[in-house]
Amino acid sequence: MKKDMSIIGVPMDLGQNRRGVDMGPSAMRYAGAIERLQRLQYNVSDLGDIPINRPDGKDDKRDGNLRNLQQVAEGNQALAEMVDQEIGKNRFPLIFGGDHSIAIGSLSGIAKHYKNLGVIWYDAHGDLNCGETSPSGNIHGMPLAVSLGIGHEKLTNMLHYQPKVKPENIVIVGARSLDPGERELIREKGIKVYTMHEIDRIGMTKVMQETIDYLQERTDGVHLSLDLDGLDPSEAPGVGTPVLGGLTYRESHLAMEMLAEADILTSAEFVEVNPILDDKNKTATVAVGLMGSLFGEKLK
Ligand code: EXY
Ligand code: MN
Ligand code: MN
Ligand code: MN
Repeated sequence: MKKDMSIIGVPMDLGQNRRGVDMGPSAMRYAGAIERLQRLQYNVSDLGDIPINRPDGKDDKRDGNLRNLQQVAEGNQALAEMVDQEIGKNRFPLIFGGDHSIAIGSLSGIAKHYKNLGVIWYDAHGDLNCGETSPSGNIHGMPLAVSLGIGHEKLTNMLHYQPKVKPENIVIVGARSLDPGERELIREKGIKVYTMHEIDRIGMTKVMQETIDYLQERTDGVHLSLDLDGLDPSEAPGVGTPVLGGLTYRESHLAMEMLAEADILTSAEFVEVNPILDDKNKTATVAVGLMGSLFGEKLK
């Protein structure tokens, strides 16, 4: 893992309709993220937060069932440019969300530096909707589809190239809430998914070993997109779209430790922390605990 790390906060709450997730970056900083990474000998530069423009109050789904498309696209554009620039300086980008729509910008900035970027999507959801299939119009349910080049051109063509990721380079871990259109896309594209059913059957050790082996043999970089709602709401309650029956804190720690040991990650993001819906910053504290493992605490 690179020792020079850039933290980028993205106070984005416009990809869904519950306010408060814009405070996710502060909540993770408050929970000690920067100090924790510095203790692990990273040379951390906290670049602060990307400015997010507020919506203009007009019909927010006027663009083909996409809520706040304009502002979500603008914020992601700024994020994409910053991520691109930091990777260009040979620094590891670690992004703090914000709702999951910010993965559109991170993947746009990251993927141009790799021929075959791998993505681990740690999430209760597939985030594989587009305007036509989305039951909500919320862009945070769409970023993985966007990375495949599916969706509104303002999003798919960010930084003027697409697709960002190939379907065979994606592994979804923790899925337990998939819409019909998402299931169809998973089948059609042959995306590798470990649902909670498979995780319960074969265990997290095997799931992560298979994920690591699979990505190691076909990719030249791996991005971890960790949505805190992948964890069970009993342990990570501060999220906007909780789904029962999720991954435990211990399973998640193990997953992070295995990723640290394998040393395959080239970028990461932690998203959907909503301190307004949380219990005494528990979810941000969980996120920071997972960062500790992911960035090598147990290896020291
Ligand atoms: N699949 C639902 C939708 O598209 O509206 C819920 C999406 C939630 C997305 C969260 C953050 O991962
Ligand atoms: Mn998500
Ligand atoms: Mn989710
Ligand atoms: Mn579409």
